[in-house]
Amino acid sequence: MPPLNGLHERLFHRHPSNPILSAADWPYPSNTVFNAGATLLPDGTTLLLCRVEDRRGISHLCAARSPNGLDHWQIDPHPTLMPDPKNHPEELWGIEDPRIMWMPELKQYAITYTAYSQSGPSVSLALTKDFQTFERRGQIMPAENKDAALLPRRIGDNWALIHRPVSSISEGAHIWISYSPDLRHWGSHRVVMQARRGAWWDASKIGLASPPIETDRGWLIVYHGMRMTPAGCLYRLGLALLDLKSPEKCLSRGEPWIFGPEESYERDGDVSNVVFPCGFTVGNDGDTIHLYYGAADTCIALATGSVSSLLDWLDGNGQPDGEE
Ligand code: BMA
Repeated sequence: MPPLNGLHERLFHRHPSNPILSAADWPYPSNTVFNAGATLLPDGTTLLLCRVEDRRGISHLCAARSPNGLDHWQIDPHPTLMPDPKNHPEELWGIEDPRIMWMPELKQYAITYTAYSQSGPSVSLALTKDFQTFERRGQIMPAENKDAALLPRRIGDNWALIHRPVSSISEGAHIWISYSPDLRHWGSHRVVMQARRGAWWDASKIGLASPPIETDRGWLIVYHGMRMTPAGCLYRLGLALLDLKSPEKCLSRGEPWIFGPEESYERDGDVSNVVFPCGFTVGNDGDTIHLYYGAADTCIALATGSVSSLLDWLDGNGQPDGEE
């Protein structure tokens, strides 16, 4: 296949050892390992909370820890967080695609993940201090909804959740934000960004990829855009900047996509042509970003970029968000 990047600037560089984790590394039988949440623990260890799909098709979450975020992974010998359909019927068909956010006020990590059942995908929340015991808060957004992450601090008096509901009436699926005084009762729902239309790369569905990154200029978000093609869904990544004080305002949204399936491990797998990040870590310099992404719903890969370069790129390639 000819190279796909052409003359475009490369904002994220794939690690030569990609994919960095797959089912072959797992200490127990699994079908695929992908779409991992990520965080740096206080001692500098990188923790990935990986989506592991078993041979029934049901997913659970499993923690993998590495001193350098690249190799020497210590993988929990058993699933770290299993679906719990007895207490949480919305998890009957599994739990998927976690996003992790350290919440300084709560002194805990918040994990937002997709709970899947006959009612459709919905958003659930669990809190943890150590990724060993979890306080399950249950469903916080009803079906159909997914791709959710909390902002790490309150906006004014309220917590803010970015999420992606699906409506059978509106064309496309859009990114929304909702606010809550207590992480339980949610309101002030607003659309943040709409899927584009027609030929655009992000014309069918968009959703938050990894959690928002706080910068001086705003909340930087990497989002995925899905386009339906005659050969199936094609998932690529775009960039946008949300207002720091009013994150429902999209200040700038990149027009071209910045990262898409190119390598064989992204092109071929259980679901081909998918790059799907759910987490990142930032290096000691405060600028290097390590993006962890699921590739083709089969394995986990790593790509590295720079927050300042992403912001510079948005200056040249972004527009205030609006109807195309
Ligand atoms: C989305 C989610 C992801 C998955 C992607 C491609 O809707 O379900 O978990 O990686 O589709 O299959």
